[in-house]
Amino acid sequence: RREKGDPEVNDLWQWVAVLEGQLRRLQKAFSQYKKEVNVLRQRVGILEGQLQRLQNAFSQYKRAVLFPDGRSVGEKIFKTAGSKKTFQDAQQICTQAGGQLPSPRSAAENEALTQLATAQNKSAFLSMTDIRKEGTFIYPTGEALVYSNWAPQEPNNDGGSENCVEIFPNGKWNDKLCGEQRLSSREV
Ligand code: 293
Ligand code: CA
Repeated sequence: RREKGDPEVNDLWQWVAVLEGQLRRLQKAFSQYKKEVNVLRQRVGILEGQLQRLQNAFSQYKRAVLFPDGRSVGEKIFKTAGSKKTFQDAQQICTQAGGQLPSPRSAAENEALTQLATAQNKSAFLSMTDIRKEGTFIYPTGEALVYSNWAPQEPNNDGGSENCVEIFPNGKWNDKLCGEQRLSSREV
């Protein structure tokens, strides 16, 4: 049996007071935290809206700029100069303009480039050659082809000296003399 003023009970009262203080501090911290989360939510909402508007503006801008002689596919853009050049001249024009001759690396990229050749009704030079080793076509980087779309019986090295590649308006590839004049286009 305990008396009033029992030191053990007093200790408990003190402990309760400490816990109540801690609880109030936690509640305050939690409500501040919730306010901050709401402020951040609002800011994210504003940024999402701005991003959406930028994306819309950018795709509208691309449509405007790429018409009628450019195509965008993934992160790549193909653009044709419209004129016909030898491989060497076409290559030089591309590099000077901060790009390179087209290297379609997938069916989707080939299709995008085909649309340009179809629209111009001209065959276009690709970037790849087998100059270094006859029969082995490589990209300007020296890397082996990861994709090809040769026409039937191609590449045939006709006449023994076809080291460049043209893409026909139907999208199929043919090895061709580098000195021929073909549609000059460029990828960036
Ligand atoms: C030969 C056979 C033709 C072919 C042509 C091209 C030239 O003349 O069927 O279209 O070669 O491969 O690049
Ligand atoms: Ca050929």
